[in-house]
Amino acid sequence: MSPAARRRRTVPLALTAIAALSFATACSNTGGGSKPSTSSPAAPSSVSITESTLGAAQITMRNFAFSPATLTVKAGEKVTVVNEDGATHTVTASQGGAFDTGSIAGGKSGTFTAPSKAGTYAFVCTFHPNMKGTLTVR
Ligand SMILES: [Cu+2]
Repeated sequence: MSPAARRRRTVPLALTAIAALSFATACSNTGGGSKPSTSSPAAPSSVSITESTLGAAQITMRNFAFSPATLTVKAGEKVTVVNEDGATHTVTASQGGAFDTGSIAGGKSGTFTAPSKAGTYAFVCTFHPNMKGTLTVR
């Protein structure tokens, strides 16, 4: 009986503490505009840059085709390749070995790094040369 009563009393106390903390934060944000340590304008922008750099570029293999067949990425960007087919596929630059995922088994995924040099790079699946795509590096 008494532990339950204690627990019941603890919850409102914690909530009150949280409410007091958030109230204090709101107060300092609203009132204390002269705080030099406030770096909130810089923080969100650096976060969004990180997010757009990570994992934005993706190629899906489905029904023996690349989707999208034409993809534009940044130089040196990491591209994720997802194989939704049962067959093994690759993403392999048609010329110069600019990039190559190697074999990606059905249901698996892989990655490759886009070339550091801007340009247009055709790619194929080495097992199914009729699977064609184009990677544009800008
Ligand atoms: Cu293939």
